[in-house]
Amino acid sequence: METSFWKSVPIRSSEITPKSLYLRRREFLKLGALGTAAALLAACGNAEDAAPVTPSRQPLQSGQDEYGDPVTSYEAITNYNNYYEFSTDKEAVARLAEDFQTRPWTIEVSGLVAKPRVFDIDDLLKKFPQEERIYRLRCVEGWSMVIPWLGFPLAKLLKEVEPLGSARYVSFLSVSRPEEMLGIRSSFYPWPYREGLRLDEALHDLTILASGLYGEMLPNQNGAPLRLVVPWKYGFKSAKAIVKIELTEQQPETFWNLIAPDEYGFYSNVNPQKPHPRWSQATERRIGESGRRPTLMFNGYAEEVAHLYEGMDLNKYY
Ligand SMILES: Nc1nc2c(c(=O)[nH]1)N[C@H]1C(S)=C(S)[C@@H](COP(=O)(O)O)O[C@H]1N2
Ligand SMILES: [Mo]
Repeated sequence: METSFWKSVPIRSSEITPKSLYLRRREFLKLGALGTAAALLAACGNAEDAAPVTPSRQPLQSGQDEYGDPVTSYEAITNYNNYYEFSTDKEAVARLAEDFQTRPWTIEVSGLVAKPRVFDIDDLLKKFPQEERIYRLRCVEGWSMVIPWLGFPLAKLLKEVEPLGSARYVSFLSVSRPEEMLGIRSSFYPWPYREGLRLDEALHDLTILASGLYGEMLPNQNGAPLRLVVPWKYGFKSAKAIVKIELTEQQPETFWNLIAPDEYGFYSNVNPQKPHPRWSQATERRIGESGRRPTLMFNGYAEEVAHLYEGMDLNKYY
């Protein structure tokens, strides 16, 4: 994993670059990356006789994902957030989360494990070295970003507590503090926010717990002090402000599945061929770009994760 770039930059690039310049540099980067879907689409002209776009992976470079697409600006990543505990207005979350207290903080890891434990967040971050992972985040609403996370594989934490043979799933519980989180006062939603993974998904090396982005501590609006990131699934799987991780035998309940089971399944793998009942999932808007680009199967991580779903009907297990 490429980490030298952010490590060598003492302040984030968005801070030293005015937004317009930053955007222009992004355009420049895009022109340079001839393998990107956007460039290919533009070069193809008439969409009808265009061959299906298969963007290709490239040697990993700093500040880009493996398709050569640049990371989204810090401003966008930290001011366009889904975090219903604070607000359903994406642009209001950052301000409303400003005073949220993330210390002291503990995370309970329990359930079907030999060594259940409560970790203090700072002990946990010291114990597991934080590495940079540049991942695409595809929201089920149809937009996406490229985010340079700092985090560590969830598998490392799970191994620490020694899962029992009977454990098949992992559930994640977000904090619920109505005094600090105005959105929780809306009793329409089944608080606290919760999510779940199959154990093999949770143990996959791509699955991380993130504690930072752009080489800095995670801002509150992005899920401080620790949030899940599962890059081949829709963004809502990545629960923020986690206080409890539980290993279970039964498939856990999930927030969005409780609200609308026909719309949000347990698996929630990014799948351009499986439309949401109310809209297509075939394309997405990359924040900072104009127009839309094709959505990739498993959000572009098929090489790494398709084997997890071999023999499963992905129309049924959406
Ligand atoms: N606790 C909690 N976690 C959450 C959400 C939420 O409302 N509450 N929203 C989810 C959704 S829909 C998305 S797309 C991502 C957005 O993460 P970001 O704001 O860091 O981009 O967080 C996910 N995690
Ligand atoms: Mo989302």
